[in-house]
Amino acid sequence: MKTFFSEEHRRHFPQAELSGGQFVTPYERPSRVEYVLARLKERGMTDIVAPGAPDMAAIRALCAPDYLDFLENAWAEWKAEGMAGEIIAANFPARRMQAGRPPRNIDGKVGYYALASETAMTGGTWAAALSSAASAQAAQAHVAGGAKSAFALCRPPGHHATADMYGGYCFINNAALVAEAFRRDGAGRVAILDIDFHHGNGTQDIFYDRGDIFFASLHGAPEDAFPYFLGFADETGVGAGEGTTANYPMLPGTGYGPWSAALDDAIARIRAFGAEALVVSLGVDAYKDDPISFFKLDSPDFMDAGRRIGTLGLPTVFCMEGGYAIEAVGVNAVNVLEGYQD
Ligand code: SP5
Ligand code: ZN
Repeated sequence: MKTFFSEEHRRHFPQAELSGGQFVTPYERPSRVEYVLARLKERGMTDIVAPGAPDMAAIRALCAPDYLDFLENAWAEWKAEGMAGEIIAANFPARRMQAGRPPRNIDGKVGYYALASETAMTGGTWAAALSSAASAQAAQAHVAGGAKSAFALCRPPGHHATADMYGGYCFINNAALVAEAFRRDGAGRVAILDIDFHHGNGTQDIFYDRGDIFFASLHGAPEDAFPYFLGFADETGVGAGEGTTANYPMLPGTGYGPWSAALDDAIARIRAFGAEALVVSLGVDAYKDDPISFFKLDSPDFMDAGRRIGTLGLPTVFCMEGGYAIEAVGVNAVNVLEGYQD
């Protein structure tokens, strides 16, 4: 399996994440991908290439124009306003406030376009987010060109980003770009399987009313886990998309038994849907030692999960999402890929 990866990810490395009332070094840090690259090489998966320039037309088709303008210019506006630190959202349009009017002031704009305040932005964030999207797009082009599968080693991740909001360490929804590209290239129906510990709220939101794209997510129950306000089992889609969203929220302490049962159900739903291509949002934060998650998967479980995903027999793009037990991220992510290939 070929890997698509851009060194430009390094341009996104904020110093700060707001966590538990303190600023900590972000869990989502550049060294995460070093462990994935090292493990790929260790396992002989040395076909690793840089993507070309991002397909901006496809990104513009996915995202709101004002949101992309914001991402591109936020740092300059933040600095022009005299802000000393990194961009952190502090003000949100909460219940019964005007959630549809972007403020002129950058501090207000940041809150308008953010869905959480843990994620800081800096001067390099836009370039890094574009390079991550470019990796996803290149992986999809490789599979559309006839390869059975490809791995987009995306950083920053994407599944929390909606068409017009960032947060949860995500800015552009890479998996959504891949799904739309598969549709454009001729797949009638596409499925997205999100196995990151956190609910893929952004991906769900983007495709909630779509009958041609199935979204399934296995995640920590929203009552207990970020993003808290989406990912309930009774969210099943709307309009033409009724029945094309499947959420599997699970409780703290969930191990591979119930998790893999949910995976099997999601796989059966994807098969019944008649998907012609598959996108896997490959987060490995369901791992037992992940510092911000509460599932109990062990490293071999990820290989078995990959094997089960492979039974679908679909052209597949894996997009890297979360995983913060840094030294284990490489083994766990590559285990999924190896299990899939078996
Ligand atoms: C892509 C992805 O996995 N995003 C995850 C975003 C999680 N954001 C909230 C993190 C909450 C961390 N809580 C810290 C608890 C430390 N013990
Ligand atoms: Zn996650």
